[in-house]
Amino acid sequence: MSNSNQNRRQFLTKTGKAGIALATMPLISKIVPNNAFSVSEYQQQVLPYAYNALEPYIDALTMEIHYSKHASTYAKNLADACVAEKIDTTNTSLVALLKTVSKYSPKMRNNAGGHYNHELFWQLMKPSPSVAPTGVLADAITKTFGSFTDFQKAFSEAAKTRFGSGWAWLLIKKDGSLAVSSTPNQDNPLMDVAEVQGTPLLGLDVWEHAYYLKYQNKRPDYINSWWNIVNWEFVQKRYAEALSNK
Ligand code: MN3
Repeated sequence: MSNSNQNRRQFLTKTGKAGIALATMPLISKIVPNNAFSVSEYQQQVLPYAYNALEPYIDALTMEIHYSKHASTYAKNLADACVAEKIDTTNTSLVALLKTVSKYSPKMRNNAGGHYNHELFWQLMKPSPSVAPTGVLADAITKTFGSFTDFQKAFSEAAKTRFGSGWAWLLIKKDGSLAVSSTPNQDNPLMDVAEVQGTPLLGLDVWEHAYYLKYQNKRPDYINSWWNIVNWEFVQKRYAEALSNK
């Protein structure tokens, strides 16, 4: 046997074994997409962790349906709306689109919001994060709300009392101050239609699809659990960026 044939046979044996290993891996780690290339912010990005990574606070099946069905549909419908309403997605940032969303259709508003909110939401969570913010964000939260606990109460209250489907937010307003708000449906504070406007730093999805399988009608239990997986490092980064862009 020639050297190259032998190498080829070894290669096939190795990849053959890898193929079997992949086939017997748990479904959860196999179905998380693993694209090596970066895609437009208008497209759904790769989930930064496995579907089961946030257990026990968010169960794997909820994450899978939420990411691969609900959120992917917002991304697809946003793409359709951009074609129909002639948005040049290469030269228009998603944030700029959201800031002028009142000029477009309800389909654009729902799906641009839905896509942006979910892309942000995935990054706002991680397994075993630090329990509270530090640095300038921690200082600003204390200054605004009295304490971190008081902030959590205000945010949780906004999430609990949002009637029907929507989101709770911590945002930084144009004047640099922090605020807690909530929005209906897939609206967010970037939108020119939002009651309280600014840049969202932290957001919580309180649509039933985000928690119903595990928590059923107990939205407050979902909210209380969710504090265990907030990625404060990421929120701090967003706050620093928002301050420097002022
Ligand atoms: Mn959702």
